[in-house]
Amino acid sequence: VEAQKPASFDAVIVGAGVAGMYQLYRLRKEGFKVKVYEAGDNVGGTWYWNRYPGARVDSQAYIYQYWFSQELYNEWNWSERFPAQPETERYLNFVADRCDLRKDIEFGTRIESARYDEATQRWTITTSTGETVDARFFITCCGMLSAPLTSTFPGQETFKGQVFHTARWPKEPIDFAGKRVGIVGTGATGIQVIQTIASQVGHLKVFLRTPQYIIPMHNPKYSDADRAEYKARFNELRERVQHTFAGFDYDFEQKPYAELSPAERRQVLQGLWDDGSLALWLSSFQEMFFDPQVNEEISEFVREKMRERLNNPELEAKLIPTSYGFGTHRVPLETNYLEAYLRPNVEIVDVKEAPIECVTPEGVKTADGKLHELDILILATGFDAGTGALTRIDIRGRGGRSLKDDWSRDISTAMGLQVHGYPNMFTTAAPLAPSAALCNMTTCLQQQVDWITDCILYMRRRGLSVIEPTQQFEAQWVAHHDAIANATLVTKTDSWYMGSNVKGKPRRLLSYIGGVGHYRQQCDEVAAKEYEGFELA
Ligand code: NA7
Repeated sequence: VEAQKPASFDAVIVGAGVAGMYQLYRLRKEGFKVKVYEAGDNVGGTWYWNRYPGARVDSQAYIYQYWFSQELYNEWNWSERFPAQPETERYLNFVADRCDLRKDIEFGTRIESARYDEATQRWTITTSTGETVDARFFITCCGMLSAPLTSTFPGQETFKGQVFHTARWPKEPIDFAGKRVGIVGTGATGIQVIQTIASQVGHLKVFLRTPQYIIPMHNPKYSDADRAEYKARFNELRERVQHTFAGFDYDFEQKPYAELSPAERRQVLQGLWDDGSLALWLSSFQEMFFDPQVNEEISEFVREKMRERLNNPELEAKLIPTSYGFGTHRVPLETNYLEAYLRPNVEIVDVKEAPIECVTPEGVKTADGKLHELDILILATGFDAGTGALTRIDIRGRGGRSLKDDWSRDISTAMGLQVHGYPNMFTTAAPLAPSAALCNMTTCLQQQVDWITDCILYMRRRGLSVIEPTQQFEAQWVAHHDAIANATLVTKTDSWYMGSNVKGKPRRLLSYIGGVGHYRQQCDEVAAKEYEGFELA
């Protein structure tokens, strides 16, 4: 019996989140034969997986959207400025329905391997259901934060209670009433969980290693008038977010910090603080990222705000950061997060002093020999960001080279859009492009998808079948990326931004920090020069 020929596509896309859905939409509209594989059983990506209590977007809803259709933009009504996960997930489902995307998405299916064949100049892709397909282009839309660090501690499997990683939260509600709950992690995720469940649990132990600077979220409900107002600004907003530093509709102060008096500086900071968004971080003073003195002054402004709320020296010592500067890693928005620690049922376990050693059937054991007995253990321990989603797939480029091996030595890409040695593989939310760390993801992802689509259209027009960045161009990009990154304080601080949360991961700022607008300009220039720096055949 002759073996059945594998199904053949112009492009196979990994992931049906914000990027994958839009990539499917764009390529299909241009007449390409496209298939999306999605591990989850529905669309949404980040907003499908992260259904933990309190999950909420930190970008203003009216710019956390698709811009390809004003009709869609007008049809969808956000309920508030920073909607919770269920609403964001509903929005993405609404888009999938309205654009009839599902018919080309296979759910519940993971891509396990992708191998480039130099003879045919095509990718052979194998899925978790045992299917093998073949495609000209292999496009990864896996998201930057989608490979969760779920096995954090030895002995987790022996725990008699329930263990949940926040990014693998079950769909059924968890009953916290009367339960002894422990949570590890006080990043943007842990903070949202803690402030949400503190009042629901019997007792909450927060295993705290690194405290966070925070900004209180101002989250008003939208009225019809508010919605009409932002909808009327569709064209202006769409244009604006493409050119700012972080893909939001706000941008850095124009006046240099040094030129303002202390009172004027304070006025600017207070105004941005009161806005209750990420503006204090991503649109205050650019110098904050470069100048230790400016950074310290802004850090102190935030610490003062935190002290006012805690008004408790013991808690202040534990919850207010001093070992690193404000904004050198992700600043979470919060609502009554600090106040959660004022509750009698919430307790801090300092795991900087006595690290967690293991999980036992009863709970968590720390280095001081204490056993913290628990019914539920929540791991808000983060992700193998940027690289993890791709290195968990066996990706093989020219000559059988492995992306996992390549990136275990050095993390390198050409503008975060392609990797030398992997022809016809395009990446979104990959290292060295502006990404979750420092941008409004929907802005960045749409730009990357548009660039990829335009490139594929260019190739079709010219009858070209292969594209790959030159080693030299990639090295230039890495050098440019590093030059900007290394001038900032971000690279002097440990966090997932630098890959330091994953043992053995090569250290490099994962997100491009030269600005979303500046990045776009460079991408557009490369395209205008007929993909200068890329080899086309
Ligand atoms: P993050 O920001 O990587 O936070 C992970 C947290 O887990 C952080 O507080 C870590 O402390 C803590 N952690 C991890 N391992 C341990 C161990 N072994 N012991 C104690 N504490 C530990 O992940 P998030 O999910 O909160 O956020 C990721 C991004 O999603 C966020 O930045 C937004 O862009 C959306 P540490 O700081 O390493 O001391």
